[in-house]
Amino acid sequence: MSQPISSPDVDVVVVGAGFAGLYALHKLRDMMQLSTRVFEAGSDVGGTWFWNRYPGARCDIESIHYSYSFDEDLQQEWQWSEKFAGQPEILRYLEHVADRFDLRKDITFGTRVVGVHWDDENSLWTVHTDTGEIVRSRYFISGAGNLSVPKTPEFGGIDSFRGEVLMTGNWPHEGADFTGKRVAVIGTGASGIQAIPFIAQEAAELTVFQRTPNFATPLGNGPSDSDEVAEIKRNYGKVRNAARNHFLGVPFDQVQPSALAVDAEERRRTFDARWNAGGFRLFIDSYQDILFDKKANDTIADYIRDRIRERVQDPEKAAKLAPTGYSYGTKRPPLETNYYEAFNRDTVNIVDVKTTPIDEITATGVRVGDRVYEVDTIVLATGFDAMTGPLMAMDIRGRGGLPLAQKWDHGPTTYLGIMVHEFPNLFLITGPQSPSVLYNMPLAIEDHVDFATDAIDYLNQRGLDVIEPSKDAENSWGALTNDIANQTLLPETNSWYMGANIPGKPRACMVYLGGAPAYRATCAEVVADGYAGFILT
Ligand code: N01
Repeated sequence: MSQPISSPDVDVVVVGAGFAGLYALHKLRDMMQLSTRVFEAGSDVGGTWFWNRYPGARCDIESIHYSYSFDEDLQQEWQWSEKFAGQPEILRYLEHVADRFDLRKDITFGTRVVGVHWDDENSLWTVHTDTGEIVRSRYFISGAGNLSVPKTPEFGGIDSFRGEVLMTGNWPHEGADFTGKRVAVIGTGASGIQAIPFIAQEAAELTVFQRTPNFATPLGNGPSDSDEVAEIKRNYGKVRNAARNHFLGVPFDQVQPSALAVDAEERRRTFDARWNAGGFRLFIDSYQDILFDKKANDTIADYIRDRIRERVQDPEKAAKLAPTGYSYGTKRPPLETNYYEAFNRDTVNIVDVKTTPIDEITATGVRVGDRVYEVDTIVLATGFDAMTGPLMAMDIRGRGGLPLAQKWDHGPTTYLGIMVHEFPNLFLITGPQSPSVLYNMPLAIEDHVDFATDAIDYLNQRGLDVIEPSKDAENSWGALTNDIANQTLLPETNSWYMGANIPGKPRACMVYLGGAPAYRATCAEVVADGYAGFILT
């Protein structure tokens, strides 16, 4: 038998060089002087914004808010050219952050973590990479993202297709030219809805295969308004604070209690104002009860359906595009620019694949029932194995070799959405059962990295080695998360929030729906209470 190894190679291993990994590295290495290795599968920094290079990819929370807040000089100096920056600009921003804080030297690119195993005897993680490297660390921080493992579609035959297959979530760096081509886009989630107007402009023919129509509403993009930006930058601290104290992590403050407490005319005025302002205002800054009360939700769903019908000239296409059968906001609401107008082109068609699903991809196209739609290029905008997929892909094993996949057989269980019982010293940045994807991601990420690094600091100050949630704390958090979810309309709908986009995945709400302020207050109490619910040894 080999000798037990008692000393780590580094203090912390971090996975991912997106928003989470970059900030974690800076904080651990530069602010806490802890030795840190970062592994990143891509060839450079950027995470989501490295991979998702499809035409039209951009953020849908205003960039002045969808950005790091941790460094005052950084947030003052960086200028966004548009209200909602496009993918290339967000990537340039993250590259700038990497340069500014000299981060690349501690990131190993082109390397995937394929094993993360807890060593009970030495209280260390052993991290294996696909290049054969093995690194032992005291802590492991996953910044692997929530939407980074593409879903494998239910239909087969993709390999037999003789044309080109593109995935929105892994778009070629050299881009794609659709000029003169017959193109199929499969999927009308946020990615498909952003890409379709651009593909429609170039393609000779575009066929959109839609399973579920979406409640897409206007993004309202435009050049940055220099006066508005100057005003925000003068008060950036306060603005960030207001954002962190809002359900979604944006500094909106016009929300009214109930859509049902006002008459139809007043509701229409409110919805019009939010629709015209664009962004997430309609969703999150109109009426508080739309996610909780079906009748309130119906008022906004009717409004959006009407607006969609106004924009689509062909009534048959409009009928296909107007969503029915589920409540607005129970699937992640996409924001759009010229999406509905794209269907006013004669060259753009929509095929409903709800009633008759896609059977397979053939050598020449997409087969639905008896018909093959012949195309030159297929774009898969079919989504992700969200939240848990990126963690499962790393083969994480906790105490006694327990695989995370086994522990989460019936759905994810966590404490505060950041740590897991029997998986000590493992931090999941924006993990399942945290506000994560329903909280402005850069701020959600900063909060979680700060929680993890504060916990590490707390242990170090006290000469302790290990932090792990108790089973009771984990159970209570799971019950609370589910209770809150069950008060909303979300569980009724098949969405990736519920794990329902992946056949066979356990149905469970992946997100803490109590909102960022309540979540942050709970975390603060836990810390003030000496990490209540955690076992520290
Ligand atoms: O993925 P999705 P996405 N046959 O899962 C359809 C974030 N994001 O990449 O709804 C036919 O939402 C599927 O149909 P259905 C954002 O959080 C943000 O678009 O399952 N269709 C659906 O229409 C977002 O929510 C931005 O019935 C099939 C689509 O494919 C998340 O990423 C931009 C199918 C998948 O939609 C994921 O968005 C982009 C099949 N077999 C993404 N399988 C921003 O703006 C799946 N579909 C910041």
